[in-house]
Amino acid sequence: MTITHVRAACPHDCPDTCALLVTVEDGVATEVKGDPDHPPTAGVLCTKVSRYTERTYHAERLLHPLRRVGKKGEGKFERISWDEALDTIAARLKEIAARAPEAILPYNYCGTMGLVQGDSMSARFFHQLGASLLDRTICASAGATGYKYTMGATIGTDLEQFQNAKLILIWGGNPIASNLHFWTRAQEAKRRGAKLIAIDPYRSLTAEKCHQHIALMPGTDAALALGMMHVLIKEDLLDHDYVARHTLGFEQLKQRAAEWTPERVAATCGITVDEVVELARVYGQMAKAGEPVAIRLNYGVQRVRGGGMSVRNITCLPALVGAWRHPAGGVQLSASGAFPTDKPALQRPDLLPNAPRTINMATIGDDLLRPASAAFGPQVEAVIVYNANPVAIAPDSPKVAAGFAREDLFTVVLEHFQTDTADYADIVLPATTQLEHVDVHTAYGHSYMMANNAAIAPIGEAKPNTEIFRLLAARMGFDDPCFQESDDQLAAQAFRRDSPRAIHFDWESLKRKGWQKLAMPDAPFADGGFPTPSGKCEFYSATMAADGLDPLPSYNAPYESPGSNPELAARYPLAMISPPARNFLNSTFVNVKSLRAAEGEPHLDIHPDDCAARGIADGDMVRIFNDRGAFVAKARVTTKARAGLVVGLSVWWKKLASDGKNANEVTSQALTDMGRGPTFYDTLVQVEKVAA
Ligand SMILES: Nc1nc2c(c(=O)[nH]1)N[C@H]1C(S)=C(S)[C@@H](COP(=O)(O)OP(=O)(O)OC[C@H]3O[C@@H](n4cnc5c(=O)[nH]c(N)nc54)[C@H](O)[C@@H]3O)O[C@H]1N2
Ligand SMILES: Nc1nc2c(c(=O)[nH]1)N[C@H]1C(S)=C(S)[C@@H](COP(=O)(O)OP(=O)(O)OC[C@H]3O[C@@H](n4cnc5c(=O)[nH]c(N)nc54)[C@H](O)[C@@H]3O)O[C@H]1N2
Ligand code: SF4
Ligand SMILES: [Mo]
Repeated sequence: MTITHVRAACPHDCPDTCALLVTVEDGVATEVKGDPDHPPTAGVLCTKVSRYTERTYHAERLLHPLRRVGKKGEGKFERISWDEALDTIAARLKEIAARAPEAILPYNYCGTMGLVQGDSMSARFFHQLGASLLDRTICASAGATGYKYTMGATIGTDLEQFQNAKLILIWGGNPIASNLHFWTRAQEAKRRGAKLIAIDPYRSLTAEKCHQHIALMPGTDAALALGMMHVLIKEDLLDHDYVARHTLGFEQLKQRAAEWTPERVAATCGITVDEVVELARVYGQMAKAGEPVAIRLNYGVQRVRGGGMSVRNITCLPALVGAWRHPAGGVQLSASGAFPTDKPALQRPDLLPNAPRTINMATIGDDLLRPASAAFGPQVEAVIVYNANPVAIAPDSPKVAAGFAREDLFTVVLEHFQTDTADYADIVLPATTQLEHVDVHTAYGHSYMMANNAAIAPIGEAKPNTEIFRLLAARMGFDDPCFQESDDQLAAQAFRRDSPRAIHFDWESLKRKGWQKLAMPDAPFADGGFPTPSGKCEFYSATMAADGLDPLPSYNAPYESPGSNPELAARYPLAMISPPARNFLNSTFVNVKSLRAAEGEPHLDIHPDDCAARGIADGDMVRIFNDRGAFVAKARVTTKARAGLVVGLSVWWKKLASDGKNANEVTSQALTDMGRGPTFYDTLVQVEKVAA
């Protein structure tokens, strides 16, 4: 027997991007472990990916191309050859492109975060075709936009410093589920005497293990940050030297923050005045005493109307108290901005014949149903889906499903499995998994460039995304040499070597080593140097003013909340959030039996007070509904959900739920205040017991 150990990288949309060691015995992957030598991974993987072989060798893997024979959504398919599949697709795309290339739409996200299998050859293909561009907003665009207004780029505190912090605010994140390797460091900090405070409407697994939990109402974080500023300024818990040298607009900020008294903030957030004041005091006083105070800000705060502003306001806090002076102080939302990724080389936007329209992935429901018009352009006639499962994950799912059900829409889905979206495809193409292809990765929770070597041969007739688009390009007659580049040639272009951070990047050596840290200072903003237009941390942002936004930290109330929409709240009084489940990764892994068994079935966590009023008992099946739609789940009566809030951990495959629906039946397509992001957690619902 030959046994080898292959260096790989976790492809999933998770901040941790773990370094993997894959054991291969006679061509079969038998074990996936975390690399003990990679500092962020430290030899530990989450449950999901320790079971990666279960996913790769799953009995329901798609092994050959399929053509739909049933109705859209029904899931009836027959096997066809690759030649027939590719010829069919190329013929249809050619016919549409000859009339209206913008009627073709790619729909992809981060099923894999790899720079090669994510969007390289595929992007080149759609650029050459002149297809509509896709605005990839579904996850992080509101927060990223808010962060950049204040900070200039998504660069923050290094993961490898958090164990040295003395105070960590875990703000809108549940790292035990979704950022495990940060949680290890937060726990180490706790052992060394740090205080951990969770700011989250829900008593998540993580909030339960923190010293304190502040359960504000969803979408109100911007107000809490303004209240903290108010107290920090009033009680003079500021780093005046840092503020003077490295920030812009303090005097205007001072006036604005004065409006946000702890009383006003407490009423806005649904928490106590003491919670506001004490949070500001512990943060400001520890910073003043020279202790490192850190914020792990996560994307939970920005899936609401005011999500961009929330992130912007929170990122002002470290500069006010001078927390950036310490490597273990500051804030981390995402580390992605540090990577000098060479997107133009990978994706070749220069191939675009002209500037096509852009379609926002967060409003795919409406956009698939939209007729041609002068403002919109041609109706969407073809969608090519890869690395994404929009029928399960996009908001306002009844509309998304209706769009994909259009008989005149030509849909191609590249997948590992027959997902809810694949059920609507005309042609399904089997794609390789991370163990079967080559890739190169950045991360959004650490600063290592990562390599993924192929550990095993493709299963069945599966092909890498890149190969599928290479073959399609040939059939379309695209003759630019870039359509012949191999995956290794693509990977070798991933980073700009003219950047001092990636000066050591060399693909062949990265493949051998598996990972390489970017060259970065430990404390990125100890001496200022923010990559904003002013070079300072911008409390006042002229860019925001130019973009038509309030240039100062402010508060944008949710679309759907009792305060902002009392008429709607009279009918739908409960706020619903649907954050990640620990054993799933978005909708990935829901079909892996052992992981689905760990989650059980779709649940709705609901406070005892809200149950009493509705005659709901623990274990009852309940219907969750609003004007957009309805789904059922099993009620868990628990104080983990604060009164007025219900929580349905996500994202279930619709077809694996008893009613064929999931939480996105009730979420809306309204967009965030900045970044054109979705507002999954800005949703009012009513809940009723389902008759047995
Ligand atoms: N196991 C697992 N890991 C994942 C994922 C997964 O699905 N499963 N998804 C991955 C992806 S794509 C992403 S983007 C990240 C997600 O990362 P996050 O969006 O940070 O998700 P969570 O870590 O669940 O943290 C969200 C927390 O925010 C809380 N929350 C909801 N609304 C608000 C609010 O308005 N204010 C505040 N303060 N808190 C709020 C929720 O209750 C939840 O506990 O995780 C990634 N990792
Ligand atoms: N209600 C609610 N909805 C949400 C969220 C929420 O918190 N609540 N979170 C949102 C967030 S943060 C995100 S990021 C989105 C995520 O939405 P998506 O990016 O669509 O993520 P997944 O649902 O995990 O689907 C990814 C798909 O890609 C496939 N895939 C993986 N690797 C490959 C590959 O190499 N090739 C091909 N062809 N396919 C591959 C997987 O099999 C999987 O089916 O969901 C959003 N939807
Ligand atoms: S999903 Fe996240 S924690 Fe799990 S192995 Fe992948 S990168 Fe690591
Ligand atoms: Mo995400």
